[in-house]
Amino acid sequence: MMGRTGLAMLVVAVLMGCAPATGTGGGTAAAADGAPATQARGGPAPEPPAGTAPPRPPGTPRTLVEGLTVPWAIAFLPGGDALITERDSARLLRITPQGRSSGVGVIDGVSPRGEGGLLGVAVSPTYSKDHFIFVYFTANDDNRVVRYRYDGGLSAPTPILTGIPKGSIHNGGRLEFGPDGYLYVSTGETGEERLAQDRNSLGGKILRMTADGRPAPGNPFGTLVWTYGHRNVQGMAWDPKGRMYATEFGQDKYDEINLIEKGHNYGWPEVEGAGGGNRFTDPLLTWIPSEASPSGLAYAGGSLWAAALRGQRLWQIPLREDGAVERPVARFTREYGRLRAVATAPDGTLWLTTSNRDGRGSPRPGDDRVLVVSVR
Ligand SMILES: [Ca+2]
Repeated sequence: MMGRTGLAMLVVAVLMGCAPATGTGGGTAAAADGAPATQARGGPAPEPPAGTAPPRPPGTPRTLVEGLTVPWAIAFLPGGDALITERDSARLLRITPQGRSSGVGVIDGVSPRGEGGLLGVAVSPTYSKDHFIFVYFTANDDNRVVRYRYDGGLSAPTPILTGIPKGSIHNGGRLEFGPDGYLYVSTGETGEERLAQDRNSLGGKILRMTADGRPAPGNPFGTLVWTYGHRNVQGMAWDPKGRMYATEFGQDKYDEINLIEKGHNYGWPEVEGAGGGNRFTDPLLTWIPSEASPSGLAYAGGSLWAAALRGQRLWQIPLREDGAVERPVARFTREYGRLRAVATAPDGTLWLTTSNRDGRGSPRPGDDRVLVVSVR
């Protein structure tokens, strides 16, 4: 773990050693407010070689679907269609790559309030055999993960995990299957900060489980907990080498991107951002919340992509071979408003959703929408 002095030197090295953000597609906003507040904890050699090319910019987004209300998560079926949740209506939609939308069903028992509602969705990695899909939602008394069979319609609802703490804020809610075939679930501390450090609470954690909701083999504490010390994680992604990354909403100083490693403690509420010393794992990178507030996270084309709510932009975070992050580049700043979900489609494009109807945005005609972006 790196001490404060080392970190400070790295920040300076990163700021001095990288190409300026102007000219890399991020627009003036990235140059104006992107650079000074960004810290990075790289590998042993943070300074890129001279002449390192800026990351390749994404294509121009096109609108695939309009007229949604707070779409929260995207998960792809094997044929390339996507399942998309709507937080407040509790609707589950199916959307084709051509933009045709149909209702799959309304999820039973959702109690939307504040940041809670129908949140994450995931498709079983063995869907062709079991037809399982999974949703994460806020119910009357808890947050929970429910498995359905989806075969034309929804059937056989089975709560596989109940009793996740709920609140009007910080409900976590992302569901992703890892390359190991297990289901990862991000939870929030619901505004009760102490839950994050309590390894016996399901709040403020990243959980790892089987399709039946049991602790996955190899979990560090023999429980569902994979990592702890989280405030509110709403984005998880893996690179091609199997390294796991997550976004984290900070309180008022630092939003984070973390490298997620088994059993680690990510510091909340003792530490926000870097400076965890030997006790806590520092983030790979931080932003001030006004330029980020990152929700969804995806990997595509050599970069992580973080959808920013308050920051109203898509952050491109180039990854090096060794898993270290390079300086992030802001894309589409304020062009589409608040961005919530980002997912990599089977064809390699990124799908994004806006979140301008969540009570904190300024809806524009057509909101909320699903956008498709080429990253090749
Ligand atoms: Ca942290």
